[in-house]
Amino acid sequence: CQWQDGRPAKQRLLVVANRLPPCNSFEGVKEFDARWIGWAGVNVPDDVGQRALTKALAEKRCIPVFLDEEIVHQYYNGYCNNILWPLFHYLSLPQEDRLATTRSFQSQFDAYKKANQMFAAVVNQHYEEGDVVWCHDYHLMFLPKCLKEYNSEMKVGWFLHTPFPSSEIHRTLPSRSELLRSVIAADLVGFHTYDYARHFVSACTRILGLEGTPEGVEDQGKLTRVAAFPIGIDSERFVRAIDLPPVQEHMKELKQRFAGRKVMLGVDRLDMIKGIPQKILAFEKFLEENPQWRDKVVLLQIAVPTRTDVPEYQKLTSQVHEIVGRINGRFGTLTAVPIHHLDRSLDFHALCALYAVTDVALVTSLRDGMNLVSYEFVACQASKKDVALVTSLRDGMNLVSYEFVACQASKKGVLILSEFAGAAQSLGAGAILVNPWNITDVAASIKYALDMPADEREKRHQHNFKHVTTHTSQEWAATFVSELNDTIVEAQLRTRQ
Ligand code: ADQ
Repeated sequence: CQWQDGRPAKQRLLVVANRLPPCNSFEGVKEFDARWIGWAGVNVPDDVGQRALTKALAEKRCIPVFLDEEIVHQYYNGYCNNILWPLFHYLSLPQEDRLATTRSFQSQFDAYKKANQMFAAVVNQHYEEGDVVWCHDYHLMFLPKCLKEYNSEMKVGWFLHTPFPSSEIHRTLPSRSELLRSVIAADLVGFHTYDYARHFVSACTRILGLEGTPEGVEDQGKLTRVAAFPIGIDSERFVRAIDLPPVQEHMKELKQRFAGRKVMLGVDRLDMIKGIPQKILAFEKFLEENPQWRDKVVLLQIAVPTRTDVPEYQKLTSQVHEIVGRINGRFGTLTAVPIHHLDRSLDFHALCALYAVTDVALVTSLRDGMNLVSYEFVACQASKKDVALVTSLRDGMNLVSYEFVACQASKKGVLILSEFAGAAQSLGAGAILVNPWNITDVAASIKYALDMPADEREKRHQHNFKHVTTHTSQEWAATFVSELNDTIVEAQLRTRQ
């Protein structure tokens, strides 16, 4: 342990991700002396521009990796988003795209490796002995190997934010072995859920012929630790936000606007994996089967557009607009429509207010590594007094708290959650789990959620709230880094024996 100003110095951490965060978002790694390395998201071809941007970002402790347009096209749009993203979410491409991808596969994989080598060079340039290097996501699966080639002593961890699919899916990837071998060059490999970790170990045993152990994967005596580290959110930030004047103001407006109607909410990036068309079709089925609810409920679907230049995503946007238009035409009146669909992102205060006034949140991802929207919704359902309640419940029996539960009960919103989101494993006991492909099942769950008695809502909420406020992003980062440090100490002990 090193010391600084009379205190143990914070551990230096290099976080490497495809993109630099849009603003300083170090909430999860406040405990560390962290720097963020990633692509700046813009093409800066000349040295002068690159130096200026590097200097400006240094103040935010961000270090840019410069990638030219062709590399970005082949590596990011091609290999990452056209090949790995759908594959890891069990989505198949349309036949034409599949053939085109098959043809361009090798050049895209070459660009992927080249881009990862460029990230590695920047990491190596900023690395200091003792640093922990934490690589993130499917964009950087080739990075652990490149880093270990620079310096085999580097402490390298890699974490996947998406699902890792069944080994039978992974084995269809032409570069399946090379990718797995690169990842297991890391000391610690992490996933959101135990199932993803298990799929990864199976891929290594079945495709690479390695030995799976309870700790991870072993290759000629070298152990790569593989484990689940479910991510969380900075729950305090959301819980506190509810009492802020701008949030209260938004809440007041929303309550007035939708007075007399139950509010249902969907917040997603407009991506195939989020199951937005399926969600809206399920809501239509619910309205069809429950005419008594037609003028008493509204669905607010907030969808941030992503990858707007990709035809497949443009098609998804038009499809969603078409379905929403049809349903509003069918069930709307002169004064109200059942669905409000917004193609945009909301600022933090507006988002918290929406979460807080929501009666039923609908998260119907077809596949999702974790899904943080479900966590954010749960955090925003608590008023300040509820937080005091949880603390006092931890202290033991407290009658005042129980009375408080009784009078607050009816306010808690219900979470309907896809069983294919990683969050189903952590919030499953409090949420209503659904198969998003089965719109009859989702429609029935909407009805069940809207009719749910107050005490059941309260019980479900308390279960999830406890999870969301104890498994936070800070705890997630601290656990991963501490496990990585331990893994390295154990490996050193093993080699000495
Ligand atoms: P995402 O696919 O982006 O993340 P998610 O975990 O739900 O999915 O996070 C989305 C974030 O964007 C949330 O913080 C949410 O508030 C915000 N957001 C979404 N729509 C918004 C809108 N309309 N306006 C404002 N903000 C919006 C990937 C994986 C997930 C995994 C995370 C973290 O796909 O499965 O949970 O990484 O590991």
